[in-house]
Amino acid sequence: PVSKDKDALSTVAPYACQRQTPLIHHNSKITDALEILGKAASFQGSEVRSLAFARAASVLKSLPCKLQSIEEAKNLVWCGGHCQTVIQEILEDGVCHEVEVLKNSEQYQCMELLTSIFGVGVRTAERWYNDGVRKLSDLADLHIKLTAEQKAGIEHYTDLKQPVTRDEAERVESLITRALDRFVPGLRITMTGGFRRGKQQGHDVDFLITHPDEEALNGLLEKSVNWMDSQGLLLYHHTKARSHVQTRRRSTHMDGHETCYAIFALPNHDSLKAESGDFTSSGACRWRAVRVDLVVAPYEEYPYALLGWTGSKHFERELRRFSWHEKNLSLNSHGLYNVEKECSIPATSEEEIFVLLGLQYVPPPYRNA
Ligand code: DCP
Ligand code: MG
Repeated sequence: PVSKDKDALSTVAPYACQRQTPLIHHNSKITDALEILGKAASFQGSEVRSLAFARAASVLKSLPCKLQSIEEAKNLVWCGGHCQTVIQEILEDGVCHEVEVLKNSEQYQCMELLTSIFGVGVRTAERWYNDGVRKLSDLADLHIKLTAEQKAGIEHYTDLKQPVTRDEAERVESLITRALDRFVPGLRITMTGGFRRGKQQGHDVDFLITHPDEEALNGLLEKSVNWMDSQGLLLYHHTKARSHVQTRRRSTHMDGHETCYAIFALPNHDSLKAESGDFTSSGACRWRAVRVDLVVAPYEEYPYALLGWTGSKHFERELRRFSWHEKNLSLNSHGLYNVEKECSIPATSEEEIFVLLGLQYVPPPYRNA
């Protein structure tokens, strides 16, 4: 079995989109450490190093067994250099000293705290850190100027940092289905993101919305969001109009779908019961804040949008890299483009996109790269 395992390890495909990556895997102690190093690198502005750690972690997530020795790791693609020393330390000592030091450092903890606020990216967090922000209350004390999004993120911080459960995601789904249905019947509404990959919880709930009749989608998001707002279901919302995406360049991370970034006031079970007269909870909190993204895609772009919004982020990044470097095609959530011939390649399903790319189909539960 030793040589067979070794064989399996040395034949791990180099792109995450060529592999099956389940949600639950065998090497989480090592991947957790590598992901902390990756996050720290991105906090320091080094996307290249961050990507190197993400690639190594992703390879380990796809392994069919627990890594037993550093010798095995030496056969793995993307697991050399710094990653190899991290893997070795964890295999031998159970912890990696560098990761422990990082986790306990003030800068890492602050950056983690600040970037977990809705509307705060690495650059903003770094600026605030340099201005002396160490805890949420410092933002007010230091008179830091906030966007509307960040204000809402801070106001609902405690709720939003609480993971959204699948049950809550399904309750959001029925709320938005009811709201959208009022304006256009027969919409296709799909829960994407982590929940479509089988996660039991997430930081938000992502939905993709389409309809065979493109006219039906005009103004739909605005009308339904306004209606939900009037019903007291929204604590914050911002809708980004559909924008033209540059398609002829190499794969872009931008996407131009009409999108609503929202914070829902999701009524809790008890208050739903209260309305039907079964239960009265005087003074108890009747809702919790939940982050929700609503994305509208034209019907012909739907398979590409579905693939693009299902994730994981690393799986998406790898699909785009594979398309560009191996097939000379530019992929994004709107389509697949032959840059030389200046034409786009239509597809009617996710399966078909994998065929077009010459890849074996990877079902959503195995895209947890
Ligand atoms: N996505 C993307 N590019 C963006 C935004 C999102 O490719 N600019 C894709 C990849 C993500 C998916 O959309 O997997 C949903 O984004 P999330 O940030 O919600 O990620 P997840 O749903 O995977 O994670 P979580 O469970 O924490 O919400
Ligand atoms: Mg999500």
